[in-house]
Amino acid sequence: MPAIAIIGAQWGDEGKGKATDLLGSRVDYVVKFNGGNNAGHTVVIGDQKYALHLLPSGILTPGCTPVIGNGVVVDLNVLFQEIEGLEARGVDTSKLVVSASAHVIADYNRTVDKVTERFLGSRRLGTTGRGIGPTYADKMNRIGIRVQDIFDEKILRQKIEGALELKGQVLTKIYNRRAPSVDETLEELLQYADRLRPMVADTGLLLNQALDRGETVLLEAGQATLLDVDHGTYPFVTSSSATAGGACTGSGIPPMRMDQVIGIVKAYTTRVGEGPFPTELFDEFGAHLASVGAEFGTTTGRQRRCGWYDAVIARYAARVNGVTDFVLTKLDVLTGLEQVPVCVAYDVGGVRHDEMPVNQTDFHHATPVYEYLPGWSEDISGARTMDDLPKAAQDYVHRVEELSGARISAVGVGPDREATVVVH
Ligand code: 2SA
Ligand code: GDP
Ligand code: MG
Repeated sequence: MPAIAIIGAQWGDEGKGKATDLLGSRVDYVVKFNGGNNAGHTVVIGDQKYALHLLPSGILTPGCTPVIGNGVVVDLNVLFQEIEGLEARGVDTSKLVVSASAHVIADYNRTVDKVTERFLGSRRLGTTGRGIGPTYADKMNRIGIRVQDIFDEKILRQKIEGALELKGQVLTKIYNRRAPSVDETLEELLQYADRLRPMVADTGLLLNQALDRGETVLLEAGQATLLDVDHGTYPFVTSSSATAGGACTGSGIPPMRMDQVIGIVKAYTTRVGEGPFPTELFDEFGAHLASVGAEFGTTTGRQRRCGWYDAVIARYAARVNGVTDFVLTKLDVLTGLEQVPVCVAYDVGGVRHDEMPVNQTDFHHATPVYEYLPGWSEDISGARTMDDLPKAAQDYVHRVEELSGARISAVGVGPDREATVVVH
C-alpha cells in the first residue's frame, strides 16, 4: 500500500491523530498536506498524551519521516515551540522535513484573522484565530511568503513590501490597527532562517522518489470534509483543501499513486465554530456526549457542539473522498444510552433528501430523519474484536456501515493506541 490518505469525514476531531499514529509503525513517511496550527490532533501512548498542531502525528513514531507538505501554512514560531516541546519529552524530531513551497504565516495575518472575526460580530465564523484564512488568501492573491523566501533577504524584503502594500492599508484604514513595518516583519521571519535551513527540501520530489522505491507514504489531513473550502459548509469552513484531492495538491503526489483513502468518522457528530449542524443536540444528550467524549478543542479549548451520527454526511464524505475504508471512532462514548438515533436522511420543507443538499440554505433548514437503534450498557473499552462487542454495539456498527457508503475496517473504543477493534 504505497500511498494512503487519512481524512476527516465530518467537521474534524474524529480522531485522525490516533488513526495516523496507529498506522505509523507501518509507514515510512507521514505528510501533513493542508492547514496549519489550527489543527489539534491528540495521540495517547500509554500514560503519555500528546497534542500536535503543526507537526504531523507521525513524528511520534520512531523510524518514520514526518513531512510538512507544500499545502500547509507554517507559523515558524509555533513550529519551533512544538519541536522544543517534543524534544523536552524525549521525542526525536530530527527527521522532520519542511516543503520549500509551503507558505508562512506572518504576524499581520494573525492580526487580520482575529480582527476580522471581531469586525464580523454575529456573522463571525468562529476561526481559531491563528491567521490561517488570511495566509491562504495571500497565497491565492499571489502576495504570499513561502519558506524558500526566508533564505534570500532581498527577495524576502520585496515580498513583504508587496504584501504590506495591501495588508497595511487593510489594517490601518479599515481595522484601525497599526500595521507592522517591513523591517519588523523581516526581522520576525529572518530569526528562524538558520534553524529552518537544514529541514527544508523539495518534498514533492522526496515523496515521489520514496514511492518509486516502494516505500509507504501516509497523508494526514487537518480539519475535515465539511470544513473543506470547496466541499464543506461554505462559508463556515477552513481555507484549505481538507479532502483527498487536497492530499495530492498539498503534497505533490499525483492522484494515480493514491491507493487507499481512510475516512475517520466519529460514532456521533461534533463541530467547533459556527455554521449549520442538522443533528446538533441542545438537550441533556448533547451535554452527555460532550462530557463523556471530552469534547473540547485541542487547540483553543472551546467546547465542541455535539449531535447524533449523520449518515447523509458520511455518504457525502465517502463520495467526495473516494473513501475505501472507514474507521469508526469513539463508539465507547455511546455506552449507557437506551437507544441511539442515527440520521438517515433530511427533511427540508416536507421534501426528503437522501443526499447532502447542494444549496446551503436547504442545508441550514434540514431536519434529521432518524432511525432508532438499541443501545448497550456493557463497558466496551476492552474489546479488540467484533465478537468482544455486545450484540447491540455490533448491530450499530453494521447498520452505520450499511448507511455510510464504505466498509468499516476498525472501531475505536477508547483514546489509547491499543483501544481499537480490528474488523477487517
Ligand atoms: P480556521 O481557524 O480559519 O481554520 O477556522 C475556520 C473553521 O474551521 C474550524 N476548525 C476546526 N474545527 C475542528 N477542529 C479544529 N482543530 C482544533 C481541534 C480546534 C480547536 O482539534 O480541536 O481547538 O478549537 C479546527 N481548526 C479549524 C473552525 O472552528 C472554524 O469553524
Ligand atoms: P483529530 O483532530 O481528528 O486528530 O481529533 P482530536 O485529537 O482533536 O480529537 C479526538 C479526541 O478523541 C482525542 O482526545 C482522542 O484522544 C480521542 N479519541 C480518539 N479515538 C477515540 C476513541 O475511540 N474513544 C475515545 N473515548 N476517545 C478517542
Ligand atoms: Mg482535532
